[in-house]
Amino acid sequence: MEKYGYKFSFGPWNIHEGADPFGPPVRPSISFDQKLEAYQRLGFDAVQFHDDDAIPDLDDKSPDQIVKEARALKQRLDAAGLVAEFVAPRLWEHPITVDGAYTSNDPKARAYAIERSHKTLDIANTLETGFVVLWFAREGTYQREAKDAARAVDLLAEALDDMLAYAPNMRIAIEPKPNEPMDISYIPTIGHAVALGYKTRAPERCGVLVESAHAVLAGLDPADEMAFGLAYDKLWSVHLNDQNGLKFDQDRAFGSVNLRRAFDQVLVLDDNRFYEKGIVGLDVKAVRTQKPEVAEKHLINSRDIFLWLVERARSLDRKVMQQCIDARDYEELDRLILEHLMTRG
Ligand code: 3MF
Ligand code: MG
Repeated sequence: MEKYGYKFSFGPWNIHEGADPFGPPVRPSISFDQKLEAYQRLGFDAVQFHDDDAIPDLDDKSPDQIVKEARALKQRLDAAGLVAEFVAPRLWEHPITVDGAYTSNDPKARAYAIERSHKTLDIANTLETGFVVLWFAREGTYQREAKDAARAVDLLAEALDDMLAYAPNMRIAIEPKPNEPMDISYIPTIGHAVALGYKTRAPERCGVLVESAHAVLAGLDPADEMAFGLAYDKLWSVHLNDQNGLKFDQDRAFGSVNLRRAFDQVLVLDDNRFYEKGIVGLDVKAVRTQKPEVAEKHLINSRDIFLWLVERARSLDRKVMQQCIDARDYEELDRLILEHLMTRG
């Protein structure tokens, strides 16, 4: 299939055992080696890593040991013809981060978060990606009074400043999410994430990653969240997926819930030449009912839908579209878009 200049990535967590909060895994675990083979077989270009996807049991290893193992991983990626897109610190599993990492009320937790972030930056450096992503999983509260929300923003900016100074060539993108696991999260939208970058010592190295489902959970339109990031030249990656209403984070295959909403994301990305700026990341999970032998289809389907929608975006009759806009005949615009989406190019 024509790739229109796009490169694609996903994370090892996107080949998933199907566990949910109410039931155990329903599919066997796939080893990292098998996953690397899947990246190649499925024709993907890049791998997104959590720090411990790259280096398991990170907390028990010294910085030297971590760099040594990261070098070996880099060789394996090279041999597989893959690159690392980014590395993200996993700051939500260690018991010390139960009440947050960078914004915990406990200074020991904050120190752990900074130390772990340094390890993430070392791994990113060794994997030769100049790019780290932060998802602020537990930076928020269940009881609003439990933390000082204004101080939390300062603590996040201080943590970013520390990372920007520790790794002077690294770019850092924030992936906002409004809720889950915390009830109410700090930095819930792209506007917050862009603003936080400007509070740091190096705003030019601070950007954002939009995840479609996270935008929907914030009651916002993912295409407009992307447009906001693009307008500031801050949209450095995306996590495309889909989301059926305001419930748990579903990570459904791209376009599977709302095809027009998916089209609008592709339209804004393609019109703004995202293929020259970043890699298209898919943060999708196979639903729990999917059998193991067909539990990679969500990845292939999401990429194919994206590419079909690129074709639809590029073949859209922009003259007719403009006529509808000029005439303020937006009902006709609705019809034009829907008819175009129902016609396969
Ligand atoms: C949670 C997410 C995360 C991030 C990842 C990289 C576990 O809803 O989307 O995936 O994508 O941590 O920042
Ligand atoms: Mg994500």
